[in-house]
Amino acid sequence: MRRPLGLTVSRHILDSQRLHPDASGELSGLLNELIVVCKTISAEVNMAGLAAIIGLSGKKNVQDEEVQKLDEFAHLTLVNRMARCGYLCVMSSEEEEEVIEVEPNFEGNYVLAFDPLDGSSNIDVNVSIGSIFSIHKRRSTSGPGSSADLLQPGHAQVAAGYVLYGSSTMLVLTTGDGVHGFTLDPNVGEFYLSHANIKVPERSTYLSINEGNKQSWLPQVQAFFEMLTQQDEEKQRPYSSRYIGSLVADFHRNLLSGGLFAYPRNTKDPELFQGKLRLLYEAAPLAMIIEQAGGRAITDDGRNILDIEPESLHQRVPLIIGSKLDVDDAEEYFTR
Ligand code: P6P
Repeated sequence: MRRPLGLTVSRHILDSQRLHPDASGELSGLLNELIVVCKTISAEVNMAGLAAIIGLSGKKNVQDEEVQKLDEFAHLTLVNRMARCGYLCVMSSEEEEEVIEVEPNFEGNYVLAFDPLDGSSNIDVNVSIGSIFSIHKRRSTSGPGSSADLLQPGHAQVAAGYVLYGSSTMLVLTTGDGVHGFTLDPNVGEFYLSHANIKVPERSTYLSINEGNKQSWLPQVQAFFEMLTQQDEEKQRPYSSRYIGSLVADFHRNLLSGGLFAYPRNTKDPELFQGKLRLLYEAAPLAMIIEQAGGRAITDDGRNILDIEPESLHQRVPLIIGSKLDVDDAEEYFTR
């Protein structure tokens, strides 16, 4: 379907709903509620420098990380609005150890996992940060949901997306019919279609990884990334390095321009033996987006991210994600 630029995201969601005659409209309602939350967070993030809410809230989250005030605001804004939206039976957030229940008698048929404000350590230095979300249909039939409804593999997601709070605020969304980008007009308070049907270049020349951890990677991972920095005319190597340390910002640049992002496991830090990034609300939604855009997402031992059966809400995974041919090369190296 041709999507004229300037279409509002609400209209796009309705058009997508029409592609599924059996759709009840619940997912559309859920996405529209989520979009209101993201607009609210965007306004706060853009005010952060002025509203003197920069800095630490003095509290720590389940990851034992300092919680920035904006983290807290984003988390509470999301939870408070979505708990009463009537479309969810349970939620999970990076900021909360346990599942988050919805209001009694407001239970719906979907589940939401989210990272309310990823990259928040970059807030005070004005580097782009983002919210990431993943939506599944519930597995249970009625009443309050549980972690069993949340612990589903990435290939079962019905929708995934992120909002990047950068030089402009941009929503990138997939409901399984391609990936589309919407840019917020803050004067109108509307997200307008600005990047229809995004496709990631299948080969790139950009490498996005924290080379400071090189000595901690698996040997085959060290060898692969060393190769990318060697001269190879045919494969346009050495690649250039682009890494800002904010997942949504790094991912978004690679989605639009092509690139290979990697956060492999750290064999020297027991906390990071399974990587740093979270499966449920970081790797799986970004993997759905990148596959819908023609790219791939695997672990540093060659498993497809979308096939991993989650065992816990905050499970970490090694993540290699981006341009298809670059991920193919990595997979070949990692499975030798
Ligand atoms: P490192 C930010 O804290 C984050 O969770 C992601 O947004 C980012 O990709 C990663 O950590 C950066 O980690 O170890 O390179 O600073």
